Amino acid sequence: MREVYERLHLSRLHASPWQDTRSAESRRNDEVDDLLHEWANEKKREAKILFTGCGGSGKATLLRHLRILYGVPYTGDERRQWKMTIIKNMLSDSDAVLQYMRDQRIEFENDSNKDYAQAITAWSCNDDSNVVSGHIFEALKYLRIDKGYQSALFQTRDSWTHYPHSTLNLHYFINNLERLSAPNDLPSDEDILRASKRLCGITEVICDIGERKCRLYELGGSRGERKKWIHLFDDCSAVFFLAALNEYDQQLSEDSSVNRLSEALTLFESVTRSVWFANSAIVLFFTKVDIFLEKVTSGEIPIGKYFPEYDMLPNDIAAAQEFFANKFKKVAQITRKEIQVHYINVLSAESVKEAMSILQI
Ligand SMILES: Nc1nc2c(ncn2[C@@H]2O[C@H](COP(=O)(O)OP(=O)(O)OP(=O)(O)O)[C@@H](O)[C@H]2O)c(=O)[nH]1
Ligand SMILES: [Mg+2]
Repeated sequence: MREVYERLHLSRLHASPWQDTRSAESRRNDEVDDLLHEWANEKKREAKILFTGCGGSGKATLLRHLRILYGVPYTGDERRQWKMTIIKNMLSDSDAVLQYMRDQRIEFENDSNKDYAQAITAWSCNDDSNVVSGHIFEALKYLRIDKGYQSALFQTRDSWTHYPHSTLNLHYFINNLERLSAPNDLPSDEDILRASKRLCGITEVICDIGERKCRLYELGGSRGERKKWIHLFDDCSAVFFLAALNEYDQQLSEDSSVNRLSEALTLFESVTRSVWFANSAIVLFFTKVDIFLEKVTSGEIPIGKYFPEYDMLPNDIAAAQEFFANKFKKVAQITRKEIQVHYINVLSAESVKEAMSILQI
């Protein structure tokens, strides 16, 4: 509103009283009406969108990707901060692979790599460390070509082995190790997209998607903390609910009797029933379809084993997608008429652009 009055004041300063026969008061009323109308339309064009979904479903990655595609580019300072995050990701993920090797008794191809492994584990144990020596990068270079390490890296790429840590991004990072460890090189957009950072508080991204100015939000913190903030979003135009489709065969780490996709469905139900979102559009994004596709077509992990009611062909991707979409739609039907459903690979620009182009919010 303040903005409206400031603009009104300016327009009065520039107005010429000789060209208009209306009284000063009526002119002023008309101007106020016009500006209020314009202001209301601007507000209408702006979409406020809340991202929600279970942990690891891709919220932060999609938010970052939308900024890269439609928002303000990352600055040099931001990239410098991301660089340290990426290096820390690389080392802690490598440590997870080494732990997996120990658990599964996978041997190093070259015994001398044990010292390098120890150096990485020692670095990862020191939470505060912001200094990475050349020796640590050298360790990664040697481990990267060790067949034992490579095999563990492959096996942990998507918790196929039910190991709780996915190392898909580590694969990408260590393939780009020379560039990422060079002191003056700043990370690219793709590097930032693949980085992982624990979120505290609220992240806001402002961007223009098509004709619309959008304000996108992700809430960090524990579930309890998020509940305290959720009422701030009662006026949001849309809720983007993300569910990782590749998790159909995985369990929650905190309760191994609960399937992760079933947990997503439970959370989705609470979102569709929430009074705060009664007037918001709900858009369901099934993420990680790239991994889902690989998993289902491999034939190694049949959906029917985890969802016995699935009676379509085991490797029919379209039928499998529809099966899960129907589960979510059924839940949504209880409280609302329709939801939009999209299947995306959040890491692919084409996939994200396609979903945004057909989005109706
Ligand atoms: N291959 C693939 N990886 C994805 C996709 N979406 C997200 N990821 C990866 O999944 C991991 C988790 O993604 P995040 O964006 O951090 O998930 P989040 O929902 O913000 O997770 P929390 O903040 O823990 O709730 C990251 O390593 C991403 O790179 C996808 O569509 N395909
Ligand atoms: Mg996140």
